[in-house]
Amino acid sequence: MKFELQHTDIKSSARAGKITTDHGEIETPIFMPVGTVGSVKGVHFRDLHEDVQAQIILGNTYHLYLRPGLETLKAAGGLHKFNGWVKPILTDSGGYQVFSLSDNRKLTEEGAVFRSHLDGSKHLFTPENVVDIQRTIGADIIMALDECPPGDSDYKYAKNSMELTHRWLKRGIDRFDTTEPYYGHSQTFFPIVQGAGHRDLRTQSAEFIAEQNREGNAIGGLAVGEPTEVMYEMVELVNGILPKDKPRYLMGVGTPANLLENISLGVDMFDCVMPTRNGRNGMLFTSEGILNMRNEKWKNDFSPVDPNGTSFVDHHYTKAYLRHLYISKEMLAAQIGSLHNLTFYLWLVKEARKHIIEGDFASWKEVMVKKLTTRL
Ligand code: PRF
Repeated sequence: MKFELQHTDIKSSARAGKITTDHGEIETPIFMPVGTVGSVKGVHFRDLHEDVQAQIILGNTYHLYLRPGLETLKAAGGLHKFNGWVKPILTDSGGYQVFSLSDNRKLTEEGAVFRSHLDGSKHLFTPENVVDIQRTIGADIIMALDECPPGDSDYKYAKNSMELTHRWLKRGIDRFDTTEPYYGHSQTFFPIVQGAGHRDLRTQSAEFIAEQNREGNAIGGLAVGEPTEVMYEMVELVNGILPKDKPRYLMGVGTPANLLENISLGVDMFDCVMPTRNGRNGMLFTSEGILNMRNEKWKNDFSPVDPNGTSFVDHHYTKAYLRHLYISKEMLAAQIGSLHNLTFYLWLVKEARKHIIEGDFASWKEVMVKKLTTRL
């Protein structure tokens, strides 16, 4: 993997760059649609290529390991061959999903023991085996196993947790550096900064992660219930320490306004279920604000879903019709909402990139954030 920093904003820490992988280039800042089980829910790849213009998608080790399982992924020749996605894939390591999804889980020095949310079977994720699993999936970007403590963790809990994540990181790096990719394309490994909402822990963690000198770095443990201001404060602090010449990935964030604020603080990569999950439920993000498509007010509104939108669904369908689909629980509603939201997210980061390069990112962002947070 290669990262080229192309432009840094003068008035903020925003950057425009380019990541090159064996599956193609990624222009940053970028948003990565979440494809948990290897599928971006409700959106097929033709639309993901043409309308959304996704450059990289995310998959989850936890889900893919449990189903279809490694035997099938290996037999297929990796996830790219299995699902037909030809561009880059990043996989999350599984630790975060173990904690949010499995019923019965326990952390030890060795790793995370958990029971499958599918059939209750017992499994162990270690810093080593999640590298092996992600090699088998064939991810272009492999994530380290970490613990994401709750946003309001006290100092002692957050410190112990961070230290465990750091010890796990060393083990993960050892495994990554002593193994080879399976399918001929190269793979890279990102460590994850933790430390909850504590400034000195975040500082220690960012310094430790920076010292590992990997090709890219991630920031975890944010957007997990802490106030938004704390998230921005931690991102600013951490980005002041992480190397400037490597991509920075803020995990699991966020709303359109969160994206712009964090881009302004120097984040290059994002993922979040919000555009797809909220799209399925009828919450649409647009350049003028947020629409609840189930609202009575759209009942007889025959204007296009989003006149400024760049997806075909924005112009092809009316608000009244889309509202009808949601109210009738038609699966087409979820498909249209997901496609719209993802197209909007990718449009937003592309605009941000354009304004960074043109030099008016900071003023554009101020105006945009106000619009993005308006309820229509
Ligand atoms: N760690 C990992 N994945 C994540 C997170 C984390 O802290 C978050 C937190 N926002 C989302 N996804 N491995």
